[in-house]
Amino acid sequence: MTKKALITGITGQDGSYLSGFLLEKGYEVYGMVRRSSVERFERIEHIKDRVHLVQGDLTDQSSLDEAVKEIQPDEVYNLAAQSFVPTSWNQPTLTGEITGLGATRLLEALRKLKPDARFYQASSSEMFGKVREVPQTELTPFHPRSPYGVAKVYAHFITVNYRESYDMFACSGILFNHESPRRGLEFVTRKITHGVARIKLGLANEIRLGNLDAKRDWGYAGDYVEAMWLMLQQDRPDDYVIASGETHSVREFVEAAFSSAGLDWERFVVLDPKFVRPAEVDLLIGDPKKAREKLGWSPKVGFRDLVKMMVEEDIETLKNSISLNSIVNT
Ligand code: NAP
Ligand code: F7E
Repeated sequence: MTKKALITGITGQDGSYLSGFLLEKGYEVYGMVRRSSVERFERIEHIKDRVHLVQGDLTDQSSLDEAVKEIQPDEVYNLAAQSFVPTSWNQPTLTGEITGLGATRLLEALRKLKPDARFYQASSSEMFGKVREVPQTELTPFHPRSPYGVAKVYAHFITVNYRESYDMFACSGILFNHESPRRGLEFVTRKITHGVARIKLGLANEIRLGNLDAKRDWGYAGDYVEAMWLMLQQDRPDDYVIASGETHSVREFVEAAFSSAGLDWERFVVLDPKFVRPAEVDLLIGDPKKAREKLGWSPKVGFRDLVKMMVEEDIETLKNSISLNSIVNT
């Protein structure tokens, strides 16, 4: 029988890759979308006709109840969140409502209306924050450094708690940073690759950045969504670190991005205190051993190829939009 999957956050980076992945596997895919005065479906434009969109919001219990009751999903992927760390200092309670309590609301809907559904929670390496050990594993204690990280710790433990209290099949994937050409423009990787493309095409002459010394374990989003699915195919629910096992500084990302476009980064990067955070996560590097051994998962796209993929796609997309504009204007 065809399996049904419900994805919250289907319009986001990971939601778009996961929905494509599940469609390929033969799933009937349902995606939750928020009402908006303008439609923001660019990331799922290519599959919009093959997925069912249902209106709902993680801050609204009745919409979650209704979606679960109607769809009766076999698998639920909770990817929705206020996911941008700096915004979490400006909107700490909203971040807690969506990113933290949102997970409880969805778990409650499942507990009442579809308790045998398998549940995936999008946990984050931001939970490690001021890291207690290097590399970070499933057993490393959490020390979040932002309201976003704090909200994710709450959502992580409520997932563990529902598994232990109600015997629900609830898993938490502790995913380290993962990027792609579909990454939001405010995150540092895409801000850099999009900025490089604009400079290359003569549309800009600088990129303003904050802390270049922060180190992240960056992977490719297309690889990471497979790990989410694998977690829900196991005999038992569990938590897994998903990471590349390599770390690179923001400066290294900048160098690689500019050099893949044949440019010298030092001529174009301006340091701007506006982008420095009240509390920083200095160093993240995950140990994906458990995922490798138990899920048989390992990343396919490495750091340099990821940077190159993002720069090339940004240049291509910008070039196309420039020639489209010139046709429209002639
Ligand atoms: P993203 O691109 O920011 O997407 C977030 C999604 O959540 C969007 O579809 C957004 O909808 C939706 N959303 C926000 N508030 C909502 C609400 N109140 N109700 C329902 N939907 C809401 O994030 P992503 O990079 O794909 O990440 C997916 C998940 O993994 C997030 O939970 C994130 O925190 C977590 N995570 C990400 C990374 C990473 O490196 N990407 C690493 C670890 C964990 P709109 O389009 O309407 O705004
Ligand atoms: O920052 C530094 C910044 O915003 C990375 C989210 O998906 O991954 C993401 O969170 C680093 C930080 O991602 C700028 O200080 C320097 O050290 O790309 P980011 P993030 O905060 O690591 C985790 C795993 C998640 O779960 C989150 O949802 O880059 N940095 N200059 C900058 N960052 C930004 N955004 N902009 C700058 O100009």
